[in-house]
Amino acid sequence: MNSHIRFARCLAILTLPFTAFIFTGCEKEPPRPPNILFAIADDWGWPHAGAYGDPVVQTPAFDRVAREGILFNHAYVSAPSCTPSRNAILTGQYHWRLGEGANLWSTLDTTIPVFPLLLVDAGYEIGHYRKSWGPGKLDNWTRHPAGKNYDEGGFEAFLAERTADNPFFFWLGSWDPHRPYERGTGVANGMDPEKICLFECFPDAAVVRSDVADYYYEVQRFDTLVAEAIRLLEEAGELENTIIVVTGDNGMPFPRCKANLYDCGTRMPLAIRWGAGIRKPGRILDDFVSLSDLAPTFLELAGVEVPGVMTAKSMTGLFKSTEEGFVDRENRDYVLHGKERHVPAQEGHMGGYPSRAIRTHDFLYIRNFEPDRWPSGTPNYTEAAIPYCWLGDCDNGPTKTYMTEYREKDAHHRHLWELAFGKRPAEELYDCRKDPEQLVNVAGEQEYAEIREELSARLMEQLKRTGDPRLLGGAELFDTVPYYGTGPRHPSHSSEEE
Ligand SMILES: [Ca+2]
Repeated sequence: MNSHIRFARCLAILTLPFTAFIFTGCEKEPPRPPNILFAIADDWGWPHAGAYGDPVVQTPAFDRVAREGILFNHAYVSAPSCTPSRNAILTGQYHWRLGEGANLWSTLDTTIPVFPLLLVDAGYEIGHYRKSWGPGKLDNWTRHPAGKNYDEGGFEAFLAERTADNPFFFWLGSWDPHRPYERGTGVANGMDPEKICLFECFPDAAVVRSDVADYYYEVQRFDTLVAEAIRLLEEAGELENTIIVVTGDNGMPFPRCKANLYDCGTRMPLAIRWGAGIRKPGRILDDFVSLSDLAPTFLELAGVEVPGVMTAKSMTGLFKSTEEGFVDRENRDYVLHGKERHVPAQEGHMGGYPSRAIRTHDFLYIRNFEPDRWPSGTPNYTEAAIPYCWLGDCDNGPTKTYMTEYREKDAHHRHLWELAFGKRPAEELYDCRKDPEQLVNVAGEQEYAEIREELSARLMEQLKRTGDPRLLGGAELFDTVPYYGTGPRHPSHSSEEE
């Protein structure tokens, strides 16, 4: 494949790994509430897995879970940023309903129910490994929202300690593929950078391809962790009655991806296996799911009443179905997501880049509430050294550096820099049928006026329904609360501001 391979061509081979499946078609009743293994990578985006047809990254554990369970084509996070994304998963609510918890490096109100602790009340034993909640401060919590830490000993130690008669929930976290990367590890481990399907918002340069290969290397390291956990489940005789979920918390840490509301920031790999409970394994679904939907799903299967504050929808109907493609179009034809503060990267104030979006099968509509702000932070070439430039919402790395250093090379490089870091209008609309990577904003075109108005009204109605302070009042909180991180911030901020 040449260097200009299009993303769509990669997806064309999506169904190939599934041709050899055997569908059992028989309904089996699980013997007791299922165990849950929740494997979540850090900054791993769609479609970077073998099961989605990626020709370079090798993810045999994820592919197995998909092959023996369900592969989701349209799974999204509530926010493309670690803390709010994980808060939304734990609480089964949109992050804009979670006060300070809508921001990165924040906290979570102890009065908000989190599903793992509700599982404990129902007799589950719970634990976590590496990155679970956060990052942020949990000072007021008497119990960790994801249970006891097993960084020493991992899932194996948890299995050894548990009481075999009790169901369990284990959060298998990871710091992969979060930056920084060790440069050259992808190529050194046999990846051919020329075969990588680059997103079109990246310049096609050797340094960018190598950077993506290094990201892939860490994706593979996460997959190895999942493979080992599956082996332990088999060894313990718990594989068939364990729901295995494999996914990520936000898109790849590259310009216009992580911390952005385009698919490359919000759309996640997702595969779920449950031998005893998924009626027809080996299916690929187009239904739109949010990772917040996992909380009511797990609670329902554990026999726990789902708290009324949870806005997410249980996925158990998808498990029971035998259909492929769109199983529940009536209820699952869209998702919502949004962004509040990632890092304090705006000059002169502590706010972020507030925005919300509705994603349907054919369109992505985004409302930017403060279009005078900078989507990735205020540039500052005069006072700050490249590569930082105080574009703090974009993780530093070779691709960001290259795009910044070469932004004036030619019109193409300038355009890519603007797509990643330039200011954006209040409304963005992308026609995903023609523009799957969401690069051409058609919000101002007359032929799209009707759909723009329809999606705008639908988004605002849903945000009001879900109590979004950006519409109903109180959003100053998101722009003023402390940032507990020690990472990048615009040089106009001193630590005394907090
Ligand atoms: Ca993350």
